[in-house]
Amino acid sequence: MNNSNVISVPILFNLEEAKNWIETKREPFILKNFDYGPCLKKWNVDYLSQKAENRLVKIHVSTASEMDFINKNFIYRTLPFAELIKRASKENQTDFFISENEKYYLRSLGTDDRKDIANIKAEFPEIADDICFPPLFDKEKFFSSVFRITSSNLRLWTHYDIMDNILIQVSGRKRIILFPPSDIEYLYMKGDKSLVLEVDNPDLEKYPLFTKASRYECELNPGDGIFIPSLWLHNVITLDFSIGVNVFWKHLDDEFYEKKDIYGNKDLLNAQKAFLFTDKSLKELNSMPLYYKEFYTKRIIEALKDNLNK
Ligand SMILES: O=C(O)CCC(=O)C(=O)O
Repeated sequence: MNNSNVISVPILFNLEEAKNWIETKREPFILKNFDYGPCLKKWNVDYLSQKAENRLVKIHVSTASEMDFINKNFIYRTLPFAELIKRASKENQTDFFISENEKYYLRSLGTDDRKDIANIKAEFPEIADDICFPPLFDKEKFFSSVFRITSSNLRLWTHYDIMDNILIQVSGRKRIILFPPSDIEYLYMKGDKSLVLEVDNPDLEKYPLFTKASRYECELNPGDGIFIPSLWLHNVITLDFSIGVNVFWKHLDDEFYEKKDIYGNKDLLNAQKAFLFTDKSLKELNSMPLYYKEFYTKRIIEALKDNLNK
């Protein structure tokens, strides 16, 4: 991949500037020098495994370094938290599900994982006070806080979330690649995920427009937090055994979001309705003979394009 068009994610040191950036620019940045709390010194394998030893957590287990949501090259399993931490921090396993070099990915869930939104204060009360979230949003806009524990050298596919988010890196390093929502037409989406899995070595015969997308990159180190605005696509490569937490919050008023969306990845309600009408519209277009279908499809495309400029 030609990296000449890579934009480095800017680094901010000042909270006021960060807040202003969120409201006005709505672009990613790394917030450095914020005091994220004692987690930075305390959170290691021994401490975390003693604190939340027997709590059961659902995890992704993968033998590949690139998790692939299309071919599902991973399985879901459950482990006690202490065992997960122990295994994820090692390269080779003596106890394993698939093979001795399998990798683990925890994205923590709510207390009742079918009803509750993840909140580390509820699921991990013993350690929740070790981490301070930067005051980048009003308290009533809080949506979730999610523990992320990952084996080294594991990649999570490119996706977007509908909430704003700060991903706080506590231990280990991550490489993060981001694409702006304005370039969505170059990213070959399937739902909230991009079909281009190998973002460093894309199949350009299959995805020829991919190189047109602007690409932002950064390395996240312990003590850094990256702001990932809603709808920005992100691909995350965990370079070392890694511990992090992200906090999601609502950028918009409650009425825009689906109430039952516990993961924060369902499209805005208005967008869901628009997709539904698009499906109906396609059905109507397809019920006409080709000669008419082409004509009216082009007229509808023009109407949509006009709408972008309004
Ligand atoms: O850190 C990770 O592994 C993924 C983070 C992520 O997807 C997010 O912050 O939305």
